[in-house]
Amino acid sequence: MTEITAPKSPVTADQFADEIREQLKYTQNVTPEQATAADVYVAASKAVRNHLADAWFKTQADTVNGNTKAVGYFSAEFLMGKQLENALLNAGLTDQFDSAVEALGFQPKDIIDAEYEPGLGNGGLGRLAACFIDSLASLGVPAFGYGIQYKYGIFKQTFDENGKQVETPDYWLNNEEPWGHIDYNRDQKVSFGGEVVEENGKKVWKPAWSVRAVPVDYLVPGYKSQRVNTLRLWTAKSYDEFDLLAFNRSEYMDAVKPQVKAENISKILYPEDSTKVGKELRLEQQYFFVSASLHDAIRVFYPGQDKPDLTTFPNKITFQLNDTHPVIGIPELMRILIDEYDYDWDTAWDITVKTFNYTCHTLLPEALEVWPASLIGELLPRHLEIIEKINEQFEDELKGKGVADETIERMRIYTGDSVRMAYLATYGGSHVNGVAALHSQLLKDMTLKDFSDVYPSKFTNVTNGVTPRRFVKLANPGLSDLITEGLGTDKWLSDLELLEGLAPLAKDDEFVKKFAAVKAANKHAFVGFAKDHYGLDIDENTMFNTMVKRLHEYKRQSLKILAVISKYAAIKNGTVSADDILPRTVFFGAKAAPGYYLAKMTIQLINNVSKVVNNDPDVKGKLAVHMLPNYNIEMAQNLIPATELDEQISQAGKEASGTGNMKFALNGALTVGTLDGANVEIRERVGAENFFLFGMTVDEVEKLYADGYDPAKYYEADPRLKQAIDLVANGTFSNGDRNAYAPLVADWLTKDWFMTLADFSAYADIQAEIEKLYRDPLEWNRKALLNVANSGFFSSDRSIEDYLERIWHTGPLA
Ligand code: HBZ
Repeated sequence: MTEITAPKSPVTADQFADEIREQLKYTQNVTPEQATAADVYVAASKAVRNHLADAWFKTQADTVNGNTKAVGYFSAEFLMGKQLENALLNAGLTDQFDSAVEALGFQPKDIIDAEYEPGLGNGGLGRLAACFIDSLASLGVPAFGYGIQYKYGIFKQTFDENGKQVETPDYWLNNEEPWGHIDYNRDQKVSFGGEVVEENGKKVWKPAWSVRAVPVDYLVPGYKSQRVNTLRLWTAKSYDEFDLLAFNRSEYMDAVKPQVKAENISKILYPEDSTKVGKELRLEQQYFFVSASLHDAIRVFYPGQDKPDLTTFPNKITFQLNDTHPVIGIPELMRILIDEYDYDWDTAWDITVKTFNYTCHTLLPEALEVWPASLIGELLPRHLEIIEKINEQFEDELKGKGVADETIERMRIYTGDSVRMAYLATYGGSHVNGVAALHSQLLKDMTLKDFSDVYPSKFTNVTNGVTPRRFVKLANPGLSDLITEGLGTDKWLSDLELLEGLAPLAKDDEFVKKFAAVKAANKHAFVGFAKDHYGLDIDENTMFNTMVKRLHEYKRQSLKILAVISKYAAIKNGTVSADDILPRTVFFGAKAAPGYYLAKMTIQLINNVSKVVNNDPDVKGKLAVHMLPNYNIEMAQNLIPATELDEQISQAGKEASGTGNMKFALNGALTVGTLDGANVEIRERVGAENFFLFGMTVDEVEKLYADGYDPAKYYEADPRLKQAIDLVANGTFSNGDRNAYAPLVADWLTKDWFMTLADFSAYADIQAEIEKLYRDPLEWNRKALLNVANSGFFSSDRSIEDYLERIWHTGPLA
């Protein structure tokens, strides 16, 4: 790792206070006396942004003029979290800000909290993109994040009186947003529809309609790197103002139609995660941002050139496709090169393949996008032709390699009816990677096996990581201080493997006690947070046990809630004596896709179990369950540092990686988990004795599927499971209504695709082991500390270094 020098402190606290006052006066137009926390937030954010401007210009100039290839990270989602605190940290202005804000009569925390969290992502994939652009800037690698500035991000989640999820729109741009700068002068035209005609032996696309893609630029400051990269999110504007003739006929709706149609493109983030959507608007979104971004990159790297030599393009920038969402970029770059810049097919193909790489984030077949050819043909007729030709070339290539006809049949990118985007990405790029060792292996063995057989050298692994700046330093200042004390340096924030230096301290009881005190303080702080935000009364003298992630059957929130119900029943029945009960507070946080029926029913069940359990005097002080609404980055930053036991209990072979698991381990929670995704690598690193492993392996899962899986057998075999399911079925959590959860119960007993029932006994059994350890606080905390010490590998800086070495073949600016 290169030595990173700390930035010089650019201003004093007094100067920074003056800069905030100036912003208040000239851009907020309020006096310091009139200013609210929201005003100061905007003013301080603009002041910080101004501080970053010079480093941003310099980074841009070096990016274009330097000899280092840049990275373009194409992602439909960037789940950034709040910006101000992170920008202050990375700009080295935290202390000045704290003093300046106090001088203005405010508490720093109130100003930080005044920011509204942008929700421009669904879950892991979007948060990973945010961690990656933080790491790229921190490592000094020139990079652009390219995506969409959705007007509405992921929905806001509340629960109705029956415990059902209610989605409300999240109009995050309702108030002034100081971070994004809309740059009308760097717009791009993106066209759709129409037809392809031949003119002078050349294919010419005559589109039917166009939208104006306008970039909104976000600064991405690196931590102590003096580099500031760009996150460029496109917003759609109409070229057509409303139709005056129609308006004059008083047909207002018709008059604004074209405008509405165009601007709809960037209106809303699809709330589906790892599930199929396949809607026209989504394809429009994908093409919209990818086409604008490709043209933008050509503009940036060949400024003012009409006839640039684009054979050098792959030396200037490499594009990472974050899952299949931006894969239409492959035929789009072909089209740009051939139709707009007159390159021949082979040259264009060579440039394209060298430019793109693809990351797959899933193993669920339904999450691999397949577009109907008819839809692509209607929306992007020229691209469909290009895809057909790519497929022809591909089939010829396979024949030339002696690949069997039936294999070629399976591998086709274009089937005549549809286009398989994952296959297009694999063939049309240089590298394909999975996101954890196990996942990459399974991609090669199963999902993309045919491709891996033919193109083995394209396949590689890059295990995910998380940024320690946001998820340790900002989220957990107490632990950060203790780490710095233990290591005698704060360099671990840019070289996380230094955490290993904490391992010997796990033998030092005094240090372990300090570590335990930090956790206790974080629990206390979370109790306050939960009171303020959700009105909850939480007993901090209980084990904090957390399961936060999207709600999906494969993640198996069902397994957790069934175990909770079983524990509740055991307390009620007196099967366990009062002394044997380890008091626990169980936290869930999860959004379900609005159309995902069983996922929404699971949320409702959790809420109603929560109601029954939390109001039952028999279990008071022993068990509490909370379904926290609207899990987002802010909640993660507060809840993860307070958690003692983390749940990563997906069916083996289904969670590609997980990144929550890394955040918890780095914040000193122990994990109960299956051998899935990155759990495997976490366990390897922290040590099997410091990880609660249970459940079937991938091979055992496969075998059980093959042998014929009958969930009812497991229901009959384990009385704890039978009792838990019976309680759900008999109306205990639905005021006696036996139908309320009938579909869920029927699914468990007859389908149970993700084998929740088969893993239940192992999961229930391991609780005894967990509770035994928890009763020995010193031992528990020793193990938790070892989790911190041995999780340095899971920094997104390391992931980025792996991408640089294995895929991008580039590095930091000089
Ligand atoms: O990406 C997640 C994986 O589930 C998780 O295991 C991994 O850690 C994380 C980062 O690599 N995947 C997603 O968040 N989303 C999707 O996989 C996805 C796939 C298709 C879609 C939408 C989302 O249409």
